[in-house]
This record gives sequence, C-alpha cells and structure tokens, in this order.
Amino acid sequence: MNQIETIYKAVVEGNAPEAKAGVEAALQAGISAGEIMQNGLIVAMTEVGRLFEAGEYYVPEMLISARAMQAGLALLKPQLVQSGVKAAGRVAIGTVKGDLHDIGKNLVAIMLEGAGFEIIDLGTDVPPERFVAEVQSGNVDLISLSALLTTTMPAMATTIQALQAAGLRDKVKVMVGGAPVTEAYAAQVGADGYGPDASAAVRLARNLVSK
Ligand code: B12
Repeated sequence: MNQIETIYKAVVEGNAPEAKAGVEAALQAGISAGEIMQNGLIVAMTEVGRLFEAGEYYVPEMLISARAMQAGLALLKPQLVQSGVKAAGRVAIGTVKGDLHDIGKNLVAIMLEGAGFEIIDLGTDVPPERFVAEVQSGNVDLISLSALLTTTMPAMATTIQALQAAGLRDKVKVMVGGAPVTEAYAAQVGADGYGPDASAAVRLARNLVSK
C-alpha cells in the first residue's frame, strides 16, 4: 500500500493516529500537501459520505472518520497556506439563535473544510446580527445555518430578513439544514438551498459558490 492509500484507509476506518502518521510519512516522502489533501483526505471523506448515504455508515462512524480527517488536515494546514492551494470559498457557519445543538453543524463544517472551503465557525446560538456583520466584512461567499429545534427554525427566516434589511442579501448565498428543516421550509424562508446531511451540504456549497 502506498502512502496515499494508507491515509485513505485510515480516514475511511476512522483511525486518527494512523491518519496522522500517514500524513507525516507522506510529507516526509516529499508528496505535496495539495495531493495529500485531494487524493488522500478528500477522496476518503467522499467515500465516507457515500457509505453514509448508502446506509452502511451511521453518524458515529462519520464523526470518527471526520476526526481522523481533521487530525491529518491539521498537519497539512501550514503547508496548504504556503503552497497557495486556492480555497473553494469562504463559509460563515453557525447554529441559529436560541439553539445549542452543534454536532451536525460541526460535521458540516468538517466536511466543508475537507472539501477545501475556508470555515468561519460562529458557534451556536448565533444572533442574526452576527451573520450580518460577517457578510459586511466582505469576505463571505456562503452562510450555513443549522437548527435542530422546531422553536428555533424561525431564526433562519429572521437571519435572512436581517440580511435583506441590511441590503446584503444579494452579496451572499444562504444554505440551511438540521433535522427538522425541509426543502419546502428552505424555500419558504428564502434560502438558496437545503441539504439533509453533511455530504449533501458539500455538494450544495460547491454548487452555490460556483453560481
Ligand atoms: C444531542 C442532542 C441534544 C444535546 C446537544 C449537544 C450538542 N453539543 O449538540 C443537548 C443535550 C444539549 C440537547 C438539548 C436540547 N434538546 Co436536543 N437533541 C439531541 C439529539 C439527541 C441529537 C442531535 C444530533 O446531534 N444529531 C446528530 C447530528 C449529526 O445530526 P443533525 O444535527 O441533524 O445534523 C445533520 C443534518 O441535519 C445536516 N445538517 C445540520 N445542519 C446543517 C446545515 C446545513 C446548511 C446543511 C445543508 C445540512 C445540515 O447535516 C448533519 C450531518 O449529517 C436530538 C434528537 C435527534 N434525533 O435529532 C435531540 C433533539 C433535537 N433535542 C430536542 C430538544 C427538545 C432539546 C431541548 C429543548 C431539551 C430540553 N428540554 O432542554 C434542549 C434544547 C437546548 C437548546 N436551546 O438548544 C428535540 C427537538 C424537538 C423539536 N422538534 O423541536 C430532539 C429532536 C429530541 C426529541 N426527539 O425530542 N439536545
């Protein structure tokens, strides 16, 4: 097995120490950070997403793989910045006001990061003004909103309205998700897209940012 295959296997199997050791060995062997990220980590997370969608992996496996990927990615970050691998886009991500659930939001952030997006993680219980301020900074291509409670879903609408009121709605794409959120709800609140899980979030983000 070559070094890239070792990294791929470690991430798919959720073995963080092996993923880390594999990345270290690959870097030492002179393989570029971009190649390790693309052909090792990202391809592996794409496979994890596929296994999840096929019902072969569940959330715990996906989380463990995501952690292994993050362990490898942490070692690559300095090199990726140095070698100037272009970010796929910049995403401000958060769980909406009043909502403290962050496991799904973190998974979406990790998968987006693995796909090459730069992440500004605003955390949980994020008020609309905070998202508005991020967009005002002029550095955000996409906003990713999560809500896990039926009582906090309306904060998605409030956030989009706040962007509209600030005259910023056409400057940024907005995607929404979380267990109680649906495609129909996303359309109702004026979001640009909805995804049912973290791998759908990656596809959606790529799609929205390329528009
Ligand atoms: C863990 C959990 C908690 C933990 C959260 C810990 C943490 N750090 O997140 C704690 C214990 C704190 C908690 C608290 C509460 N919880 Co709770 N919680 C859950 C539980 C069991 C799991 C949620 C979870 O993490 N799922 C796993 C992740 C991976 O899934 P996910 O978040 O849906 O994310 C995936 C997708 O939705 C999607 N996605 C997510 N965000 C986005 C964004 C975009 C843009 C896209 C495209 C996709 C996307 O991708 C993710 C990965 O595939 C759910 C039950 C459930 N089955 O959902 C209840 C649940 C959400 N909780 C519930 C409730 C009622 C509460 C409390 C009000 C309980 C209470 N009385 O205090 C509080 C509210 C606190 C608050 N203000 O937020 C209810 C909500 C009911 C409702 N319909 O509103 C649920 C459904 C349980 C139930 N069946 O009653 N909870």
